[in-house]
Amino acid sequence: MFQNFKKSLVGAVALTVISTAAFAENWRGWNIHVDGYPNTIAMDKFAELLSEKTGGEVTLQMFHGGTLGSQPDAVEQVRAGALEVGNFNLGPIGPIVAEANVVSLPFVFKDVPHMFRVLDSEGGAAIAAGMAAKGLMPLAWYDAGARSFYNGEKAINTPADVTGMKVRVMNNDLFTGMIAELGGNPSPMAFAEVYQALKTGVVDGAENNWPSYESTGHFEVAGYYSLSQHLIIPECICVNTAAFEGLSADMQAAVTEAAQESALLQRELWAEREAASRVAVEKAGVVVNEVADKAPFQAAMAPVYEAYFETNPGLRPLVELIQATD
Ligand code: GTR
Repeated sequence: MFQNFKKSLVGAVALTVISTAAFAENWRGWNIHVDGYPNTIAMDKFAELLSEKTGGEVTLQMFHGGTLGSQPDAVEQVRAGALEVGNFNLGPIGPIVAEANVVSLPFVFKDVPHMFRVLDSEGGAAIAAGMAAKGLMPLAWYDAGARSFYNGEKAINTPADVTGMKVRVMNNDLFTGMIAELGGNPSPMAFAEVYQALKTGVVDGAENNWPSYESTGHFEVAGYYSLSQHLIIPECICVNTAAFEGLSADMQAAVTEAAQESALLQRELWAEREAASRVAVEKAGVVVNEVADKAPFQAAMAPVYEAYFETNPGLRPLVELIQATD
């Protein structure tokens, strides 16, 4: 009798182990950034929290430094389910998800807190729904600060300073339009190629936030950083929609909670790194200038907005909602 009990206990334990293993989801995640970057640390934290909160039913192996490919490729891989997770900037998602492209309109947000207020409201829900419908379920938003212009020749103060300049942008027609309207030559290019392109003069300049300008070493080959702050684009922890929806409600809640906690950490680390990156590059000799009057840059963007509304007439209310959000 005791023997039988022992046998069935062993059987039950073995069954549990098998069933847990059978249902365990082993996800793979993409991140473009290097070790020590806020997003890298926060995505590792996400992986850790995921195991903890799901009791090991969902695990995540992170691949940092863009080792699994460029961002546009990784976005497609997550959509297709070849990868389950990505820490994406919404810039390269815009061409796929019209609603998500509103955040890539130049000067659409007043500042980062404004962006988060929008994301936490109706506007954010519309963007998230659009993304989920295209296979990219955003579980939390990361801070990516504001993007400004940099180049190796001169301080940029007016649109005329951009005229004739070859400027690298992320893949998105809004960004090529933005540079063209300033009189420059836009050059869409993968992030990993920008350092060499700046160094060899394939492009004259680029644009990014403080931490990316610093962590990539772009400041070494493009020593003028001009605070145009023309783009404020959020980033996401995005999960393949089908993979997320295939989880039980409890597991979905645990995964979402892990993502939200990771985002809280990322935003804290981001604030520290933004300040530290600026100090570091200034110490290395970078010339930083405020752009005293941003109005001419904003005015030059009118055709970019018009072209956007022409292609997406239904999204005018979303843009107006953003602009009306305090
Ligand atoms: C960074 C962003 C990356 C990537 C990069 C770029 O700020 O975090 O995801 O979009 O910019 O310029 O390609």
